[in-house]
Amino acid sequence: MGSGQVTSWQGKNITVAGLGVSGISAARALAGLGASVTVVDGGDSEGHRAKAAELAGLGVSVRLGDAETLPEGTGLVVTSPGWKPDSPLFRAAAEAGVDVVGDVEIAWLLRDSRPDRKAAPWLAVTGTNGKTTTTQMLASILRAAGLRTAAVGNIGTPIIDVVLGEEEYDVLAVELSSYQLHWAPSVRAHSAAVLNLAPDHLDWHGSMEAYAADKGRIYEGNTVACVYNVADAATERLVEEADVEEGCRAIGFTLGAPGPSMLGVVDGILVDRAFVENRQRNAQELAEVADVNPPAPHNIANALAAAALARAFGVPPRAVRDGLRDFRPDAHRVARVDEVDGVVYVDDSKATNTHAAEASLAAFEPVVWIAGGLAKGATFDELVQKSGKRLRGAVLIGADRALIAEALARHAPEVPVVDLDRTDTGAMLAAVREAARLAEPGDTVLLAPACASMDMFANYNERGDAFSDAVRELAAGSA
Ligand code: UMA
Repeated sequence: MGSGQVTSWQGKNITVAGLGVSGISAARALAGLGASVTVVDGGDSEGHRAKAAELAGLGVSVRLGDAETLPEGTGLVVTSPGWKPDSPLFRAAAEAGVDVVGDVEIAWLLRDSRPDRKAAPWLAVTGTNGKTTTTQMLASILRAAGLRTAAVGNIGTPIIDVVLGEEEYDVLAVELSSYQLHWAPSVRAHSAAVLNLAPDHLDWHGSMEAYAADKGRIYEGNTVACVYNVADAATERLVEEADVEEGCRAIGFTLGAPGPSMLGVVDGILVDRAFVENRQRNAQELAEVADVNPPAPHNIANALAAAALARAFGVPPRAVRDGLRDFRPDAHRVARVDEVDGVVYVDDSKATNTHAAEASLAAFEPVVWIAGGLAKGATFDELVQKSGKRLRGAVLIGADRALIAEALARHAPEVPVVDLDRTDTGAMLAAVREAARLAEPGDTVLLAPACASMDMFANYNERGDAFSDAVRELAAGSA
């Protein structure tokens, strides 16, 4: 592949796989650099067509309803992370001798392409669990140190947008999924952390070994630190196997007392025995366990990993403490609210689209689903087709609830549905009561609306708060 020089993209025939968040970002950027771009997507919904129309205005062609055949003349495929490596499109690309890379790879190649500024180094985070929180904590610490930064990547902000955008950054906090790492062979982070490794996404990667190997790529070419979890030997093995720059150090994090070149916890204090002078004898206090929000063990581990990356970048101890104190976990992102009569209530008000709701529903079974609001042109057939069998029942609220009711009737007619024709302030309490009636002990009641909230609430925070209040009222009533 060529370098990140703008001229190398001029006139290049590029096929972008996926009309989602990353595909749209890649298509816009590459068309802006003069490439001739075709986006292909297996979907053909109203939502897809609306996005296609928008891209057409930028000179990007979009082919919907066929995710398999390679458009004629393709010189490079840029894929979205969700596409499996064995997708027919990539087989066709291999047969035609065409490279396939991901949007993160493109971001890396383009990072130097703005003549007016230097590229910001990447501090990268991956792991099976905790990567979004750790990335947010890291960004908070970097900000507390006065650095211009953004939390990007799998977290939801496409990294190409930030690399090419108007805003200038000193350093980026980059969350990378195993999918993104698979498609990004050239990325060389300043420092990186693998938080933990448990079987996940095996259908995508094919095996645990392949999954681990893709995660391990995050350490390739690190210049300052490879951060691993002392309690998870698999993460340390990935460091040992990585090909890093001369002088790059392996830094462990542990919930116990740290050895040299580690960060850990001593008497309720987060301490650094890695980025201090004379680490055989000295330790630097960074923060108190109570500064971590919430101070649960897995979250203290996240904080230590974030602190290690920030310290590798030269951030002073005080900023670690201030950044951790400033950090607020997102209350409405798959947050367990309470358990009432053996039923667990979960708030994912942040699931404002079908994609997010699908991910959320996939985590629970059986589930009573509270959904509805403003559909923003989305259709719900695919979501119900994929998730219908997990449902014990559904309670629908909001302006566009009929769209969801119709999809349920089409694809999951056996699921009991309560259609709640109310938009007053008590509607959420009524929805939670109906859900409680449908649920059996061991079930989960999940607020994952798949819709925006503005028909009934100021924003998704308010919607989630209303849900939590309703659950508390339910709990008080049952006590
Ligand atoms: N599509 C096909 N054929 C396929 C697969 C997908 O046509 O075989 C189409 C779909 O119809 C859809 C588009 O491709 O229109 C979606 O592409 P995508 O699934 O890659 O999703 P994006 O919207 O581009 O979002 C991706 C990440 N999604 C995945 O990795 C599945 C987002 O992470 C990320 O925030 C975003 O890029 C920006 O970088 C989400 C995620 O679930 C949060 N990540 C997984 C996780 O955290 O566990 C890895």
